[in-house]
Amino acid sequence: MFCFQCQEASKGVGCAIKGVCGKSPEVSNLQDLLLFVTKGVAFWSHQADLKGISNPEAEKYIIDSMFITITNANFDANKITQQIEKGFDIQNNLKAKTGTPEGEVPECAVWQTKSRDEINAKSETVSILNETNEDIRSLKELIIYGLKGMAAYAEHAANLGYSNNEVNVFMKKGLLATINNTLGVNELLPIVLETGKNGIDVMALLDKANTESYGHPEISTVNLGVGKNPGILVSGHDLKDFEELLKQTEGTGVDIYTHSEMLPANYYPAFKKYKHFVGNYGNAWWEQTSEFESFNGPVLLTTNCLVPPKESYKDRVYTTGAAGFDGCPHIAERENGKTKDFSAIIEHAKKCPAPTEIETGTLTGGFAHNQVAALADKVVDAVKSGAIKKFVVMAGCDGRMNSRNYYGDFAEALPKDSVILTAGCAKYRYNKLPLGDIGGIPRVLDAGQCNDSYSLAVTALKLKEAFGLDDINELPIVYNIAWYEQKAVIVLLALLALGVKNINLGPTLPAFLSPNVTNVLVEQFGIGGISTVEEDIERMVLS
Ligand code: SF4
Ligand code: SF3
Repeated sequence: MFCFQCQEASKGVGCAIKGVCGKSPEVSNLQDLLLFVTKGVAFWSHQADLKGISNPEAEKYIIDSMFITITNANFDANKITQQIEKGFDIQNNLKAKTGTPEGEVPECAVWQTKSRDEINAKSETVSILNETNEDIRSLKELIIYGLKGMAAYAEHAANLGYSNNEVNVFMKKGLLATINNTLGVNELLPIVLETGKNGIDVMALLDKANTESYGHPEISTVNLGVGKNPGILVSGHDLKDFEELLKQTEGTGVDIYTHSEMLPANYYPAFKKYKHFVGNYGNAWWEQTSEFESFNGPVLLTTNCLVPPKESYKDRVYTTGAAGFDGCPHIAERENGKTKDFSAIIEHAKKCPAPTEIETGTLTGGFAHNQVAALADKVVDAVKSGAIKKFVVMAGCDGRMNSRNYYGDFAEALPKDSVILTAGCAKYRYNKLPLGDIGGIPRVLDAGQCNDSYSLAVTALKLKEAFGLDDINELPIVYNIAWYEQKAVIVLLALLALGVKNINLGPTLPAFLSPNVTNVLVEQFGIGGISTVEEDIERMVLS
């Protein structure tokens, strides 16, 4: 195996023996093969597009498969193998409709087998490292990781009945670019930027899907304590799953809590009305190993980030959608327009004790673009009067490395006339600190999930307009972004496509960026890393 797609890649280089995330070599190799087969599906789907043959099944397959390979989503070798086999069927169906195309057909679009032994053997031969030019590999993987993030957001939107054909078509273009050996650095770089542009579009699509379905997030006080009933803890990012579970648990005596990236569900009007939706339990994903334990009841993982569960609570971990873990019950997909059936997890919850309290009190969130727009006059006045001197975007991911203490320390050390704009699970490093407010505007404005970084971009564009500026980079906004998995990659590429310069990225720069590609990003976009809290506050905020 070789994998370097996330920030925790072993030794800052890549995981070659076992994933730091817990991914086995077998699963890692099968994920490589799933990507290989998915590129083959993209090839045939593109052929179908050229002939005007609609192929929504292939487009859905591409999204599902990319999402399955995202960090901490799916550890289930059997499920991944089934998905590979499904890819063969989809390729065959498309081939039958399109006929043999002119020109060369790539290996990923022809290789198939009915033998699982051959699947496993093949999976060991399709490594990322087959691309020997490190700059080309770096750019191709940057595109792939951006596409994985894009796929995740496209899937959530699709679950709510929203799709964007241009995004679907671009995903194929991006995948096909990675199997095109004639493309050099100069051809791949524009595709990286195009990935970012489509990233903006997919986040806008998901924003529309979420807000049209559940209302605009609004300022909300979220309970951190627990009730007396047994509960189900919901993690991940999928709001459709959350809604269906809320409906199915109403009146059953089972309460609902959010964990990690599901916290922003507490900000949506459509969910707040449910009395048995108690609040948020715990912190960012990596703390699940103790928090799932003390929750006492079953946990539903709607997406990443799943840590391989301990035996002590493994029987209480349910997965659904792209998430999966060998031996954990998986809640099946919706069929024929019906809802998912959560009865198994609900019955399980009824037999469990109520959660053990690990904290009390509340936190405040819900500052997505619509809510911030409602406060715009106040915000603009505060900037004009000098009460707010800087906005610091600290969106992104959290992770388990000690080096991430930097982000809590940085938030605490910021001057009191600065406001943090955040989204994603990075916020757990500082969203419970008593950072106060500026004239009633909280110093931490949480827009929501990582995809709600879109809201931060909309807020920045509105401020640019309010101040009559020509360039988004003239605003008093600095970016200190924490990344972990591939959704943060698409968020980063989206910000670059919007023209945002001088983004600081940490706690370490991606292992998949070669020195030359890093240089390009430094020269063209001013991307940089982080150093110490003191130096960075001086450099980013005070100077
Ligand atoms: Fe390693 Fe990250 Fe890949 Fe897991 S996802 S194998 S931790 S690089
Ligand atoms: Fe977090 Fe996984 Fe990325 Fe959605 S839940 S931000 S790490």
